[in-house]
Amino acid sequence: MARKNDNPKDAQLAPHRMDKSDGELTTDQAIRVEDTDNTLRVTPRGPSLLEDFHFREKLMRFDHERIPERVVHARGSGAHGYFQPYGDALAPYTTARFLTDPSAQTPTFVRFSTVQGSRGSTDTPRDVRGFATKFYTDQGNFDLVGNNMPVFFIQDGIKFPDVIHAVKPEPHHEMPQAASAHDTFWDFVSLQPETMHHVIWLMSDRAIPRSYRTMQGFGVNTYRLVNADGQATFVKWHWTPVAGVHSLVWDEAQKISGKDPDFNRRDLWEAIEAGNFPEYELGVQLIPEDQEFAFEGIDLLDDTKLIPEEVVPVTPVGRLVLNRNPDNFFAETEQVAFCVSNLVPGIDFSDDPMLLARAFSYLDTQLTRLGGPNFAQIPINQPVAPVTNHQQDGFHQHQIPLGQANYTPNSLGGGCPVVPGAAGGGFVHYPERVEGVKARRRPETFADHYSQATLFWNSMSAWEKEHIIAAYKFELGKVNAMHVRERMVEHLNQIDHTLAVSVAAGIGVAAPTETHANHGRVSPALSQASMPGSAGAQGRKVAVLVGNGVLAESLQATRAGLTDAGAVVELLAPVDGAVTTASGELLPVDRAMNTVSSVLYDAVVVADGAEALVNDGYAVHFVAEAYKHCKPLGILGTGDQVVQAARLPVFEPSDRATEPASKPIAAALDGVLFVAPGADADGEFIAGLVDAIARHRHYDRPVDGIAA
Ligand code: HDD
Repeated sequence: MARKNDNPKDAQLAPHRMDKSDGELTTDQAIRVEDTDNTLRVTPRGPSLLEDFHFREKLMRFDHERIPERVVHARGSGAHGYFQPYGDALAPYTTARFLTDPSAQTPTFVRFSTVQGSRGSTDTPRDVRGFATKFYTDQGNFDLVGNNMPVFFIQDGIKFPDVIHAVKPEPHHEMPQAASAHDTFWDFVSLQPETMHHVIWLMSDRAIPRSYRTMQGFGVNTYRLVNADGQATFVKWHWTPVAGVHSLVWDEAQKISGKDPDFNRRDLWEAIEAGNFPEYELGVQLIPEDQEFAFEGIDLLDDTKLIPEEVVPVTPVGRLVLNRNPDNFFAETEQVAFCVSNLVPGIDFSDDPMLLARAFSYLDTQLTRLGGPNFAQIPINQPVAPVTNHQQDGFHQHQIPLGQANYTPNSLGGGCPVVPGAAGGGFVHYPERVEGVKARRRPETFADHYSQATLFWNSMSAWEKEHIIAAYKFELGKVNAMHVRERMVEHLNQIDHTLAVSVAAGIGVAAPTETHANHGRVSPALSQASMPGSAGAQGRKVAVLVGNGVLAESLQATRAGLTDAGAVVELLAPVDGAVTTASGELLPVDRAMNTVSSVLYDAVVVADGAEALVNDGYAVHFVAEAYKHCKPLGILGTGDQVVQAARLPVFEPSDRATEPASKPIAAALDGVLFVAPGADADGEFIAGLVDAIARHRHYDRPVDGIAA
C-alpha cells in the first residue's frame, strides 16, 4: 500500500495521526492513568465515587461516539488515491488545472456506497452504488458525487425526500433493511413514471456489482466546463474501471449478504493492501452550448435521460488510481463530507434542477451530520490549497484566526485577505443569460418517461434480459398490494410488451393485452455483455479445493500459473491446517472450507486426487454453486469425481469428449476446463482458465435445474 510523502494531502494528514504504538495511557487532559479496569470506589464493596474523572471522561467519550449516519448512502467504504490527466486535451474547454496539466497528480479521496441500507447493512443488496470523488486540487476542492448508473429516479430535487422515504425501510416497522423489494418503493415508482428508466437499471445487473473495482461511475448531472475565454461546454462525466465491468448474480448476492456482509468493503481493502490498485479512466462527453437542443427526445437538464455514447462519444481524459487505505474509518470515511457545491474555476453548474437542489442539500446535511459549520476543518475535508477568510467561530472551530479585522473591506488588517477577483483566479460564475416566468412546472421536454427505458431494454443481451425479468419478478413478488403489481406491469408494457408479459406471468398478474410499439433503437454501449472483460485474472479470487491424497504437482502448476496472472489463490480443505498429499507430504491450506463459500470467489479449481472430497457435502455444494453462478471451473484429473457428485449436466467424460461439441454441451461447458487424470496442468489450460476468469461469468450455461 502506498504512503506517498510527496502527496500533499497525505502530508497534510500526517500531523493529525495519533501513534499509539509506544505511548502511555492518559486522559484527554494528558494525565497519566493509574488503573483503567476498576472504578474508584469505597472499598471493598461500596459505591463508585463521582470524583473519578478518568471513569467519567471515559464513559462520556464512549456515550457520544456516534454521529448521525448519512440520510442516504450511509453504508460506504473509502480509499485515497490520485488523479492524473493523460494530456491537455481539455485545455480548450476548461481552466481547471487538475484536468489539463498532465504533470499534475491531484490527491483524491473516493467513497463508494450503497443507498438504501443503514451504516451497518450488507454490501450486496440490489441497489444503486455511490461513487463520490473529492479532488484536492491546487485550486481548491472539487467534489464529483456520482453513482454507478448514469441516470436518476427523478427529474426535480424536490422529489428527493419522496423517493428516498419510499425506498428506505417503511416507517411503521422499519423494514426491510437494504432492499427495494417492498410496497412503499413500488407504490411510489408506479405512481411516478419518470422513475421508469432508472428503475430498469436498478433491475439490471448494474445494481449488484461484483466489486467497487468493477463498476462504472457517472456524474449523472450535466455540468459546464468553462475555458479562459469564458466559453462554456456541457459535460457528462464517466468513470470506467480498468478491471472491467462485472456483476454478481442475484442468488449469489443474497447469499453473500449472510456469508460476508462486508464483501465489497473487504474486496476494496484487500485489493489495495495487496497492491492491486483499483483504477478508473475518466471520460467526458462534451456538448457545445449551441448543440444543447440537438438531441431529439433528450433534454440535457433531465437526469432521467442519458446521451448514448454512440451519439456523443466518451473521450478518455485521465486516470484515477486508488492506492492507499484510510488509517481510520471514522476519521476519514465517515467524516468525509462531499458537497456538490464544491466547484473549482473552470467547472460550473448547468440549470439541471437536480444539480441545483444538490448544490444546496449536501452543504446543508453536513451541519447535522458533522455537528456544525466547521466541518471543512476536519482533516479529511481540508483542501490542500490555502484557506484564508473571515469565516469564524461556531462549534468545533479548530483554527486560531489572528488579527483584529474580521471583515471586508478593512484597513486595520492591511486590507487582507485580499479579494483576488477574476484576474487573480477567483471563481467566476458562468454569466448565463436567463429569462422566463416563475412557475412550479416541469419543462415539456421532460415529459417522455419510457423511450430510454425501452432503449436500455433493447440494448441488453439475452442473459441480461433474463436477469432483468427475474429481478422484476423477485421485487414485485415481495409487494403485497396487488394493485401496485398491476400498475407496474402497465408501465412495463409501455417499455416493452414482452418484458411486461414475462414479468406478469411470474407475479400473478394478468398479462397486458394491448401492445405498445417498441421503437427498436439500441445503444450497444449500455450492455455489459458488449464491454471488454478484464485484461486477465489480476486481483480475482480463486478457490482451490484440496483434500487428503491430492496430487501436488498439477496443483502447484495451476496455482503458480494463476498467481503469476495476478489472481489471489486460496487453498481450501475440509479442515484448516494441512492436507497430506499423495506422496505423503503435508501441504498447508489457507482456510477450512466451512469458513467460506463459493460465493466469495470468482472461480473454483478442484485438485487432482481430491477423491476424498466426493463424500464431503460442503465441497460438492461448493462446486455446484459455483457452476450455477456461471463461474469458471478448472477441474484437474480425478477432481471431476467431485463435479460428477454435484450432478451437474453433461459432466460425463464421454460428453466432454464429444467432437465437435453439440450446442447445449458447448454451452454447458463454457468456462469449464479439464485436465485429464495424471496429465499436467499445462500452459494452454492455465491460459484458458485465466481467459475464462477475465470473461468473468459464463451466462449461457443452462443452470435452472441445478440444486445449489
Ligand atoms: Fe445524493 C449523498 C449521489 C441526488 C442529497 N448522493 C450522496 C452520495 C452519493 C450521492 C454518491 C454519498 C456521498 C458520500 O459518500 O458521502 N445523489 C447522488 C446522485 C444524484 C443524487 C448521483 C443524482 C444526480 N442527492 C441527490 C438529490 C439530493 C441528494 C437530488 C437532494 C436534493 N445525497 C443527498 C444528501 C447526501 C447525499 C442527503 C447524504 C449524505 C450527504 O449528502 O453528504 O445530501
